[in-house]
Amino acid sequence: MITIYGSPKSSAGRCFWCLEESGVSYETKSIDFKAGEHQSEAFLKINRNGKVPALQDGDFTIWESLAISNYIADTYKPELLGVTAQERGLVSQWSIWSVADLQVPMIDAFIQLVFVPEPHRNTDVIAKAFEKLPVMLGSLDAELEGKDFLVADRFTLADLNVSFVVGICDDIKFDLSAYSNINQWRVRISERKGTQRYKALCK
Ligand SMILES: N[C@@H](CCC(=O)N[C@@H](CS)C(=O)NCC(=O)O)C(=O)O
Repeated sequence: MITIYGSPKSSAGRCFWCLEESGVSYETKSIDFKAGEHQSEAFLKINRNGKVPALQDGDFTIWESLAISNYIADTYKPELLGVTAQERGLVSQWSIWSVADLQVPMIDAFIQLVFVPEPHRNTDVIAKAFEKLPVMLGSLDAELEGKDFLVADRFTLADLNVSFVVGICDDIKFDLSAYSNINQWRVRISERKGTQRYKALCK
């Protein structure tokens, strides 16, 4: 049995989505941060860093959301990783870009706009984050010109991972109306059964 630790509404979301796309059955264990469960002896045996997501598949344990999704895809739905070395390279390229570059200003803005009460918000942090996003979103929009999906014209983990991060724009109310290719790609992705099953978990 697969057990995923974390909530679909956190960075674990990309793993829940990948599980839904893979069609594999799993159980969920949420971790109560307020109660310090992430630092409990039992959980530190699963992830010594005390962070979610983490996943157990039988005797095997893995943490770090991109690595977890890669493992799920590799084991249960390998085509999500791409079917040639070049496709797998590009899926990896976009997935790493989504967390190493795109996600950084998104999370800076998210922390301020979602977690910090309005009177205490750092408006400089928000402004800097919003300044950085157009270059990256412009580059993504240009990449999607004339394409249905990022790699091989087929839905892969590149689309899942990048659109998962682009979705933060909804939370931080970053206007995406100038990016028509991104918007059409997001609609295409939203029509997938796996996406809809994942979204239902977040309600
Ligand atoms: N790079 C990690 C980030 C994991 C992470 O920071 N998880 C947060 C929840 S979204 C957490 O567990 N925080 C607890 C803590 O930092 O003590 C991943 O993508 O898996």
